[in-house]
Amino acid sequence: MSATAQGNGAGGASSASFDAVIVGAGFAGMYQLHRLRGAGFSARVIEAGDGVGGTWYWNRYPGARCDVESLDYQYSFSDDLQREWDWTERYATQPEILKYANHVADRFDLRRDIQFETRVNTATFDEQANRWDITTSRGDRYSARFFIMATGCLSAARVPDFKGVETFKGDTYHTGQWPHEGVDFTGKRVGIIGTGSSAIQSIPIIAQQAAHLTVFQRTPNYSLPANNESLTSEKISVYKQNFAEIKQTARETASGIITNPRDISVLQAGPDERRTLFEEGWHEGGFHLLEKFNDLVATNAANETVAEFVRQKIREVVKDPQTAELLCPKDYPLGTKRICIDTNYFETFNRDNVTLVNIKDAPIEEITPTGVRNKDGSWEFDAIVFATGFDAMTGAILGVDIKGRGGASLREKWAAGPRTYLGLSVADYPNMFLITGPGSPSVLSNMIVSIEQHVDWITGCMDYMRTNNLATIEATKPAEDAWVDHVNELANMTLYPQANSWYLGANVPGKPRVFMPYVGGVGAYRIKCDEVAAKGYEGFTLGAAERELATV
Ligand code: FAD
Ligand code: N01
Repeated sequence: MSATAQGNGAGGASSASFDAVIVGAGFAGMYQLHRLRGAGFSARVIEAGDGVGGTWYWNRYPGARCDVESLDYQYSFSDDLQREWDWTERYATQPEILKYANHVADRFDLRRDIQFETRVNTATFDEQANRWDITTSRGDRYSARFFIMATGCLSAARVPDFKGVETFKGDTYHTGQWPHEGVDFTGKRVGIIGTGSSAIQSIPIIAQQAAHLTVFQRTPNYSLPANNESLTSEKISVYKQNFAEIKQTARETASGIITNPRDISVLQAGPDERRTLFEEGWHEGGFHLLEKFNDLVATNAANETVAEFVRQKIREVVKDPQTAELLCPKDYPLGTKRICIDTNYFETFNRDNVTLVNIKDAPIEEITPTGVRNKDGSWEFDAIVFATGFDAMTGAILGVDIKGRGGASLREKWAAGPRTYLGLSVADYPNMFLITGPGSPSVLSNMIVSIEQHVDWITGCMDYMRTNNLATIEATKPAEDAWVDHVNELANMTLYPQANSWYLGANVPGKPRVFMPYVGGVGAYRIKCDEVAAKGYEGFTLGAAERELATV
């Protein structure tokens, strides 16, 4: 299909027409561009950053790594790509993953259709033309038949609304917007706010540099040792040889990662068996601990056994008993907030230059010109690190002012929480797709598996529309309502609602408390999406084109 363009390529505003505008050049946007090009559609990617990689472009904080093992955390769509790329560690570092993203962009010649350093501000559906009108921070105006949000679940970095934050005289950083040139904390008094995954990865490294590191913790986290190591050439080679089979199996699992769970309840195991298997899982590292029994995240009683095991580990590692107790999560089940994977996190609290401050009952009241203050005292810093997370899952989508049929605002539609059909589509927003949107497995899975599944489905759908001369596709309201009910019903059968997590929007004051990802698992979800397509896009309304669409 065709693209038309006007304007200059030298930084001035452009107007152009495409089959699809894709927002975001992370793993989702890059693969979507590649697939649409391959299917003969014209597409333009618009990316706020000045490079590809999304998460791995922005999150350059010390210690940033994947927690899905590198061999699993890679694209599966190209056998040549997997053959020519060698991961070096069990858990790849952010620079290595970013290098991979850049390699993909070069290898598939993606950059010529990506516009960097540009933010999409608005997208409005024109009901007469059945097209999306899109405007950007550079004043561009684009028209597209399809509008695809590849904006990421964890891309809207968030600094809480602390009083006085702008008065601080030292340096401030957010882990999700880390300076490209890096930060040298040598000799500095550093405060870090937050103890989620980003903090847990960066604290051990910042502590090695800083004169003193003060960690402000509101909620302690369950963190398991990564036991990271170099990948042997033998392991890489076995994986490469079995790549297609491994990836196919992974697509059918619940999490997009092949696991090897024992089919036995922890409650049926005696204390010795429990201890032996928990120890084994702990030493295998990563999420392997959870494979040792089949009900560790299924019931509170089973969960408490593994939660207490982790607390005992923390008590064994952290020498000061008071600090150890503060680091022990006690008021929510393990796994209901994203489990962290660390290297020397708890050990770091044995250092003389690290202090833990519990702010659960004494919230930060103010950032002052010299540091942080709460009711118990004040702390002076040269630098403050906000490891305070993201407006997850909806933040980046609602960062664009999206207007559908009748000018309906998505921000208003989602005021009480996101509503989607399959996490892919929204009623009254024709030809708009969300990649890993709320209501899909997304953040509960190996995200690359989920991204590829969505991109493949969207591309198949666009192809179907072209073949059948259809102008629009949109979720019906009943299908959307039924899907939202289903997502909620499944979530309420789990332990997830028992924690104040970002899965529920609980980290953002005022955000509706709605469990956003789909807990049904990527395998079952894929079957559902494929069935919907096979039944002629059941649950969608398809609008015929007035005249035949151009074909390749
Ligand atoms: P992103 O990578 O977030 O890319 C979205 C892009 O959209 C960004 O570059 C952003 O700048 C751009 N954008 C957003 N809004 C606009 C706009 N209005 N205009 C223009 N551009 C816009 N997942 C795993 O499965 N395994 C892991 O080990 C793992 N580790 C993670 C570690 C960290 C530190 C974080 C933060 C997340 C991690 N994730 C992990 C989740 C990770 O986000 C996904 O795996 C994946 O990288 C998401 O890719 P994406 O393309 O969907 O989104
Ligand atoms: O963010 P988070 P993150 N006052 O929201 C605290 C992925 N990821 O960037 O728990 C004081 O988890 C907040 O406290 P509480 C992964 O999916 C993966 O660390 O809300 N504290 C919490 O401690 C992850 O889950 C990796 O009580 C405040 C912290 O800030 C997701 O990204 C690495 C506060 C935020 O933790 C987000 O992780 C990094 C306030 N007002 C990220 N507001 C891997 O390892 C917030 N906090 C692959």
